[in-house]
Amino acid sequence: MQITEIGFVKGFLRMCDDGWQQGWHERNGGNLSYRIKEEEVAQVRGFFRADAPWQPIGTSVPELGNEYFMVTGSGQFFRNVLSDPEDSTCILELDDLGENYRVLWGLKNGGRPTSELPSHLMNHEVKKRVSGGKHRVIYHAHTTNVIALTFVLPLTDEAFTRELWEMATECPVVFPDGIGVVPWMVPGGREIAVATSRLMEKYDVAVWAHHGMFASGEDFDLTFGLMHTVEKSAEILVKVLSMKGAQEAGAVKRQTITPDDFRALAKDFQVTLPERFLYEK
Ligand code: 2HA
Ligand code: ZN
Repeated sequence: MQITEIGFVKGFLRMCDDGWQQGWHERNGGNLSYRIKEEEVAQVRGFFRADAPWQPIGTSVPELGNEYFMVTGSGQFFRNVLSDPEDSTCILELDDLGENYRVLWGLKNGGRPTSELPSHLMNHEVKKRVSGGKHRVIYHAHTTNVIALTFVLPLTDEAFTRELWEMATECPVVFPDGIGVVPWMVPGGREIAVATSRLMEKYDVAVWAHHGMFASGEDFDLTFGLMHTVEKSAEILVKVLSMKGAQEAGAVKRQTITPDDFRALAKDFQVTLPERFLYEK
């Protein structure tokens, strides 16, 4: 059996290709990580190399000590993941303190795990805790329409949540907790990782202004679906805002989904929508 025939590996590789096909991963943009289940580690252990050196993560994630992750490689192109997974992705193990990692499989031509490894791991640490171990996928994508909106909407959780909820009826059901927003920051480091992981305490989605999005979920389908839903909603908003003629005639959003409509939706779909997002405009 090849490693690429194993369930979680297949799911990981397919998700990378799905994102590429959406146009969210120009060049080496974006990254994906998956916290591997114990029984899945057993399925791939036979493929591990023996002599991998430990390297510092650049932050400390003690609640993830001794866990295994599959992640995309730094500088690797999502476009190439399906055709050469052993070059562009890797499986890594953390030490018991969650301060160092070693690459046990993949990156066969050298290189390092994703440049956003601190953000991924700090998000995993928060999400593992707040979801009682259920969340396993962290996904970063350069979603075009959400990025465009970060130039025109106020960079607040309230504005992004409410505007995107309004664009498609399913949105408040798919992300009832809302969306967090990180102002523009230098990517790749600990500071942006801390800011993002704070938002992940209450949300499953964080927008990075002028850069992209982070999404967290239980499995590949749910996490990809969440990213897709938010980005599609952003695409609708960009289209609405682009109807210039209508805008000049004062007719942008002649009608919309109102706060009372959201309350009715919440009741029927049995989701809790915080009142904070249901302000009068
Ligand atoms: O190049 O997306 O944020 C990977 C990235 C960095
Ligand atoms: Zn990025």
